[in-house]
Amino acid sequence: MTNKTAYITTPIYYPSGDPHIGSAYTSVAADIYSRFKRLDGYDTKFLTGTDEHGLKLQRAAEAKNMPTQEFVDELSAKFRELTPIMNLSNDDFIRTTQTRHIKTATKFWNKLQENGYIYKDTYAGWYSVSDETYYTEDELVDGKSPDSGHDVEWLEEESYYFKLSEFQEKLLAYYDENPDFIQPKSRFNEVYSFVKNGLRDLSISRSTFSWGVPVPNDDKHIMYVWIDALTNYLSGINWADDDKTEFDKYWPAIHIVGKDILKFHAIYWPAMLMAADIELPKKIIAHGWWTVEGEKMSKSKGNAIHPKTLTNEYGCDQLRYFLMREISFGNDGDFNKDRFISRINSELANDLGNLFQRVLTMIYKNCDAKIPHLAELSSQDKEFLSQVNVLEKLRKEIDNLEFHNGLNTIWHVIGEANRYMDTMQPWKLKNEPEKMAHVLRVLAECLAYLSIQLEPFMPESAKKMQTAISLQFNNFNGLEVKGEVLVEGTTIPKPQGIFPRIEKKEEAA
Ligand code: ME8
Repeated sequence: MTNKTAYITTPIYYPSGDPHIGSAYTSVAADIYSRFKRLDGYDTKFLTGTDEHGLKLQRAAEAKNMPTQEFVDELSAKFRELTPIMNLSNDDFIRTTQTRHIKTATKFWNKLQENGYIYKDTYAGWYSVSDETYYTEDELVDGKSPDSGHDVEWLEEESYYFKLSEFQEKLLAYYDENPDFIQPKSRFNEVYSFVKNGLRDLSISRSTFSWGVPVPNDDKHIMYVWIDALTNYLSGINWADDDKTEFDKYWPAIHIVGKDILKFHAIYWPAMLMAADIELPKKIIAHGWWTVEGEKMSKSKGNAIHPKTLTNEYGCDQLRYFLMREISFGNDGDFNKDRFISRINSELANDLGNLFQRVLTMIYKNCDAKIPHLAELSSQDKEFLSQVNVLEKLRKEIDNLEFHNGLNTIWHVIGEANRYMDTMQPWKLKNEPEKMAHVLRVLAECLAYLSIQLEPFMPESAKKMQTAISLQFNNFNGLEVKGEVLVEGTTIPKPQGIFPRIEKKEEAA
């Protein structure tokens, strides 16, 4: 059994509407990470799910006149469907209304209480239902939530508190010792100065509504939804069970989150974990936000794009590719249909698809549909082939969650392959069949490497490429490839295009 393990999580989504490209984005990033790690020999756990408690969902269900559980059952299923829609390889799907999660949240609360970090007081302040967050008067911007701009309402109630203020120094010391704990660096600095400015104790229970995990030994209170939600990362690996094998194996996690929820993950969660004597996460990575055609996605504008609309029309790998290539992970970005189509046509259909199709068609027609002989390598061949194995670079990029750089690295190889092909002009070598066969074989080796290295990013297309080129699976291990991967004389099937162009007609539509 391998002793290399990895545990990656997405935020758990509020099932208050349909998933959109923002939800697909986080999940695809986590999927690429976990596919890469799995192929690279890590025993990997990838967890996603839905965050089903809180006033927002209770009110949304009331508005539909539905029992809250029924409402969240229906909507949670829509997020579960992201798995087939985006071809996610998540190992589990956690729901905060599941018994296993309620057990975890309860045990976690008890642990904080036992360790002396919970007390009861009265809460008075502004609450944003949309953000499920409390604000003080001076935090409000024009009387609204400083995070989302949504309305806030005044709340006064008895509440349990978590002694967050006791963790200011400990957190700062931890950030100092672990400068890569929060990424990107700009976000690290934001969190650092927030904590440096002082932390107030955190109200962690509610008594004015009932849709939540009950506070142990106090029926009047339910847990604040964020406390409940954050513990999902422990529920997914059975932390609350007597048998802690999964927890021992996979914890600590890497959390991928949107920039809007970084405070909860990089401040509250580590403080609570310290309070509960649990090791802190390995890393917290905050990504940026997508707009659509320059505008913020919103229910009122009705401009949120369901990932299914795009995958049905353009393909799942095409969307996965665009989301990861278009913006540096960490930055904000805009989903623009023209740019999406143009990347599909120029980078997938032209740069990669054409190269692949041309090489395979020439092999099919000129080499009797068999992987040709590799003759002695010229210095030019060696120079070219020395660039095709980018695994070491990819490993670093994936460890830093720089998915855009990972794709740039691969596309650099594709660029080199196209240059090699243009220089060698195998189509002009009909009179020198041995030389032609050799050049095609050099190119085919490069394509084989590409099909392996692309698999975490575009799993379905990579598999099609592997089948098309008759990849010999016993010639490499996971992502680890050395020397020749193809076997001379292996028959290849009749080549069929893998990355179709989007025609102008469709473009106009
Ligand atoms: O915050 N672009 O859930 P959520 C990119 N339940 N990412 C976006 C986005 C956009 N336009 N819109 C939303 C919650 N997201 C909590 C999480 S975790 C213990 C609890 C991202 O459904 C957002 O940044 O409101 C967040 O990371 C995720 O979608 C879930 O948001």
